[in-house]
Parts: sequence; structure tokens; C-alpha cells
Amino acid sequence: MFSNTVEFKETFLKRIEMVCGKSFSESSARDHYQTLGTMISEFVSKDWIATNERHLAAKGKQVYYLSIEYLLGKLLRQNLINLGVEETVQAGLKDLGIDLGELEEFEADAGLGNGGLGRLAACFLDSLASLNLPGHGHGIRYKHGLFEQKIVDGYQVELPEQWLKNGNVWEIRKTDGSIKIPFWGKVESKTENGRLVFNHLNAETVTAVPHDMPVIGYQSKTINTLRLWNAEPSQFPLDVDILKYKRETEMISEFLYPDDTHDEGKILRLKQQYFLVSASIQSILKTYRKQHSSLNQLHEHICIHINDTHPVLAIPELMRILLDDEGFDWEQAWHITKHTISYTNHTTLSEALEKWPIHIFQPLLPRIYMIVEEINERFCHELWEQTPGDWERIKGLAIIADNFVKMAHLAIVGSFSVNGVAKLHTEILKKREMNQFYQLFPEKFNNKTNGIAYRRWLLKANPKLSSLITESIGPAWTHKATELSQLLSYQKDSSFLEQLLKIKSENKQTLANIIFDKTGTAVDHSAIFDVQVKRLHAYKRQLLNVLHIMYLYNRIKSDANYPVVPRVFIFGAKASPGYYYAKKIIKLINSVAEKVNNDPVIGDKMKVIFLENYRVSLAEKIFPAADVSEQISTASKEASGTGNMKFMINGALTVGTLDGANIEIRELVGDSNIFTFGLTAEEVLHYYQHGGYQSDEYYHHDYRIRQAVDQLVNGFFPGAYNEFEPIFDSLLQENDQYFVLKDFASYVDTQHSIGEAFTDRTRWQQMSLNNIAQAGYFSSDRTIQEYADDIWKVKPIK
Ligand code: 26V
Repeated sequence: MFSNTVEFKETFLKRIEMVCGKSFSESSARDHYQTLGTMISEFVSKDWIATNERHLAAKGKQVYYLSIEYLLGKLLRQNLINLGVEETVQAGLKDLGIDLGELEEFEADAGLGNGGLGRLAACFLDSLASLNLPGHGHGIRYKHGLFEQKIVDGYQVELPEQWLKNGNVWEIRKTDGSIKIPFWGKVESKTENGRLVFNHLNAETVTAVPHDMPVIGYQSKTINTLRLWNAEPSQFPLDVDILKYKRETEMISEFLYPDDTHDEGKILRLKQQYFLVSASIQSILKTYRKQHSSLNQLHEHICIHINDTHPVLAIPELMRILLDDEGFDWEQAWHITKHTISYTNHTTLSEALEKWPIHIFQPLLPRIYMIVEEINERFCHELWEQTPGDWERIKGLAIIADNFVKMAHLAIVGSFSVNGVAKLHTEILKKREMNQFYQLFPEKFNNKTNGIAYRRWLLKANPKLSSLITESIGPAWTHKATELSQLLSYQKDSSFLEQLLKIKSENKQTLANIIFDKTGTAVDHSAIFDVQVKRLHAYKRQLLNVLHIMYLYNRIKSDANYPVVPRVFIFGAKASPGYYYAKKIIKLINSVAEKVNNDPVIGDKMKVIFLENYRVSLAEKIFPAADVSEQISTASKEASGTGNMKFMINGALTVGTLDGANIEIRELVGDSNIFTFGLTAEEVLHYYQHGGYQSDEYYHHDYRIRQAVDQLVNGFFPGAYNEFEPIFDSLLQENDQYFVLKDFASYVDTQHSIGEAFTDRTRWQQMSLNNIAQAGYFSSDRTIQEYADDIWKVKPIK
């Protein structure tokens, strides 16, 4: 289509007329974005079709990744990079007076995810394609992604996100691949030719229409598919209120649920889950039947991976098809299903473990419920045979208990592999949270430490650092991330270290400009940029960060000569709309910012910034500009974290607890290149089990704590007299569940040593370099290779 700048320009000019119906001189920047997107889609179409044909013809195993979330971000530049045409396109556009960076502004972030789990799914798709692995994603085409956050008077306000407002150049609607999904109704059973047959009567059906997006591998020729399902009406029976039916149907793919809330019992959420699963499995099997005459050996040819428990109904849905449509008996169907499904657990927080009340589940999905009941009965029967009469054990393990269906139990029983997402997390699953299951099925449990699409988070997000790396060690690192370790030989190279510093300063200046634009606050790029960006949740302890800021403020106010290394504290975080406490913390950060940023005594010693609407595209500006990466969750609570890896590969130093993947970061960089503090997971879990923590002792004995905590309620924040009482109460009345006060002193000390370390610029750059050099391990290419080898048993198809 084009292989050089001249050809690109010719094609581009012709395409503008075809795509927009305008001449170049009349066309707008949005037209240019639209045209370029369309051109790139056409550019990949041949390879996309070829990949699909290879997959159809291939004998090897294939994997399908089912996820209720994909946090893709923007795709244009990453696609150009992966296709190896970024420079050609950029130069061609420049000749036409167009800035590629400006065009990117017209692309909406595809924000179909809440945070870590959804972003991980997006990183995995990138790695699957880049490694030429036959792996496809299935998800929901939400009309509105995660809400847009505005900050008004310091409070979070949510607005509906509108990524599809101007269409999506990357998708192709495939009406032919539509699938019907039944809800409600009754199941009738009868015997036909000696077999029990089940008929689902009076169901309300919904049509799932696939919208396929190409997933372009990095210089790989493999174009995999992300298939997103859209819910549409499929029937207009005269006996239902048509408008009501239409509205209810379309609602299924209308909104992404803003997770981190207690959405237990929301029928629409369960509808979304079955909608995704049923459409995906039916469509997978449609393709499968083109290659194979029976489903006998399904598990030898495909693997269906479920990203957390949200798609766990894949298990009873596959059973339903094998039993009811294919005529397998229970044992055969169960054998195939159990060997087809694999499952990743992403959290041990008990409030996040999904369970569905039977009174919601059964009427909505009558046949699926029958199958889950049968799975449960057979499983409980086996347990009974092992330990007759031990009802406590059976109740603890059962899939249905206390009128709830426990989705994690179903996932473990109905799959062949259960993995955690970092070493510590997997150990906690095995030793504690899922210990009973681990004892039953030790062979199923394994660890797959998370990783990131480092070509997005370094090559794309930080072009200056990427160029320096390539100039120094060559380009091999863009295929093989562990090549970054070659950078270790530059530890003593003062000119390299200076360039590293220069690049960081420039990236900080770019972020400082964004900060000024968005908040009106000027920040000095020579200060430490200390950053905490992630969802707002009590266990992530943004509060600990804020209390430290309040303490520093108080310290400087009591002694204007107190020596501090200037800092800019930067936050980005969305709180789930129903999460009252998290919203209070956002307000607190903004109140502290107001106070600190306007105090002449503080001046440039400290600034506090809250960047609204944290999302993938903003994250790409933040990570390259960070000096310090805040990873300060209560130990044992953060399953892995992946932001920690994005900071690391951009040369930020971690201040963190020994939680999630922080532990593995420390193993790689060594104790001298990371700042760890606080209780260990063992200690935290010991307190939870045996008690012994009294938060008020820390309040009474540490003046720094008492002063800051009192300021939450003593009028220190003008106009916010009762505002922060819930935070005050969480620390004292509720005995500080997340050990904020317990870890405070150790955090303050560590932060102090970070300030000192920062003043030794050479040493700091060496530490930073060390982090970059060791970050290759956290490539999602490595993670995906481990999934492919150990769990899925899939091999590249080239
Ligand atoms: C969900 C909920 C829902 C109920 C209320 C509390 C709550 C808290 C957390 C969650 C998230 C559960 C799943 C999730 O997103 N886990 C994240 O997965 C990332 C990718 O594996 C991992 O890096 C994060 O540590 C983990 O929190």
C-alpha cells in the first residue's frame, strides 16, 4: 500500500477524498485522523486475513482469552510502531504540514476496564500477537467505558465516557457472526429415545453482534483478533413491551461496571457475564466445528482462559453445549470442560470475591443454574466420600452454600489450572485463602507473575529514553526485554548517566506543562516528582501518602529552615462512584493541595497535584516523568500491581511495602536500589488472625501522627469541618484496618532517606539505571510465554 514517504503521501491524499468526501484543503485534523486510521486498517487487512487462515489450517492448539475488561488506551501510534511505519508516516504527514501527535488527540482512549485487571488483558493481547501465538480476546463492546472523572471544588464528579461518539476506526462489525443468547424462561425436561432432553422455553433472547479489532504484533506479521460483543434486540414478540425489551437488551453492553464497589446482586452485571461467555463459547465452537468433526478432543485443541471469575460461567455454558446440543454424557462433558478451562485469580480481598444469590441466578439462567447445581452436587458427593460427615469442610468448599453461588469455587473445580499473579499472591492463595482447595488439587495451582507491554510503556511512552537505549545497546531489546540488562555496563559512564538525567528532566518539564495546563499550578521540574497513580482504594493507602505530606507541611511550618529536598507529590485516581470513603480521600488530597500550594512559607519546597481523569493516555505522560513510584499497599493486599513495573522501566525508584510484585522488583534490583518499609505480609496476616494492634497507641505516642490526624477534624481545613470525620474514624474508631498509623513512622523515615539519596545525583542516576536494566523480566512477553508453555501448551504459528 505504501513503502516510503512519497507513496504514503499519495495514498493519504487520495484516501482523504474517499473517506471524508473532501479535498485536502477543506479537510480538518479530525478528518486526517480518520483517514490515517482507515489507511492503517486497510494496510493490515491482508495480514489479518492471512493470520485467520493460518489459524484455521493449523493443527496446533489455540487459546481464547475471556475478559470482562480490556483497557486498551489509544491504538494509533502503537499500531504504527508495531507495523514498523511510524517514521514513514510521521515524515509524510510532516511534509503535508500535519503533526502526528496532534492527530492522536482525536483518538479516544478505549477505556473498557477499571484498572490493573483490564490493562493486563490489553498487555497480554499485545504479547500474544508479538510472539506469533494463536491467542484471541473476547470481551464486551461497552458503549461507555469507565466514567470520566472531573474534579469540582475538590470533589470527584462522574460523567459518562463516550469513546464511540465519533465511531471506532479499528473495528469491523461482523453481523454474520451474530449469536443468540437466551435469558429467563423455563426449562422443561423430557425423555426422548431413552435420553433426558432439556428445552429452554419462553426465553427472552438477545443478539450478540461481534465487532472485531485487529491486534497487531510487534514486527510480527501476526494480526490476532479482539472480538467485542455488542448486545442488540433479536426478537420483537407481540406480547412484550417492545421499547422496554429494546432498552433492556441494549443496556447489557451499555456500561462498564465501575468495579471496586459492592455490586453484589446487580442483575445486569450477571447478564453481562453470561452474555460475554455464551456469545464467546458459541462463536469459538462455530470456528472449531469448521476444523473438527466432533468436540471429543476439544481440550486437546483449544484452551479457554478466564480472566478472574467474571467469565466463570464459561464452565456451565460449555457443559450445556456438550450435554444438550452435542449429546455427550456427563462424565465425558465434564472431562472435556475441566481440561479446556484455565483460570487466573487477581485478588484475595474477600469483599471482591464474587458470589451470586440463587434468587437472582436461577430465574435469569435456569438451565445454567441446573448445571451448576449438578456440578456442586457431584463435587460435594466426592468430598463426602473423602471425609464422610465432615459438614464443615464440605460447606467451606461447596460451590453453592448459604443461598449463594461462589464463583471462585466454581472456577477452581471446573478448570485444570489456577494461577496467582505474583509469587507472594500465589503463596497466599495456596497457604491461606484457597488452602482447602490447594490441598485437594495441588497440581492445579501455579504462579504467573504479571508483566507489562513494555513497548507501549517505554518504546512508545518514552521515545527519548528509548532512543538512548537503542543508541547504546542496539535495538534487540525491543524484541527481547531482558536485553535491557546490557545497560548495567553503563553504571560508571558519567556521560550516559548525564543523558539519563537530561531525558528525565525533559520528561518532567513536559509533565509540568500538562500540570500547569490542567491545574494552573506551576511546578519546578528539578524537584522530586513523587507519584502515586492507581485506583483509589483504602488498601492502596493513598492516605498514608497524604498523612506524610501533612506531616512535612507541619514540620516546615514549625521551622521554616527545616531542610527539605523540594518535592512535587502527584496523584491520579478514580474512586468507584459508590465508594464513599475513597471519595473522601480524593477530597482530602485536594484540600491538602489547596493548603500547601498556596502557602508562601512552603513555596516551592512542596507542591501537591491531583491530576483528574487518570487513564492510559495520561499514564503514558506520567510514568516517564516520575522519580519516585509509590507502591505502598498494606502488605498482602495488592495481588501484584503493574504500575510498579511501568515506573521501574522508566527509571523511577520504588518506595514500597513488601507486597505483590514489589517483592520481585526488590529481588531483581537488590536492596540498595529500592526503598522498602512497613509490616510484612506475614505480620499483617498475623495481626488479622490474632489481634494485638491498637491504632490509638500510635496516635497517642507519636506527635507527628496526632497533629496530622487531628487536623482532619479540628478546622485546619477551612470550610471542611465535618468532611473528614469518616477518615478520622477509620483510623481510630475502626482501629485502622490497613495499618496506616502502624507503618507511618517507617514510611516517614524511608521518605527522608529518599530525599537524601536524591541529592546525590550520580548515585540516584545509577540506581535509576539499575531499575531500567532489570525491568526486562516484567515484560508481558515473558508472562505470556510462561502461560503458553506451562498452562495453555500453545506454540507460535508463523
Ligand atoms: C474488586 C473489588 C470489588 C469489590 C470491592 C473491593 C474490590 C477490590 C478490588 C477489586 C479488583 C479485583 C480484581 C483486580 O483488578 N485485581 C488486580 O489485578 C491486577 C492484575 O493482575 C493486579 O496487578 C492488582 O494487584 C489487582 O488488584
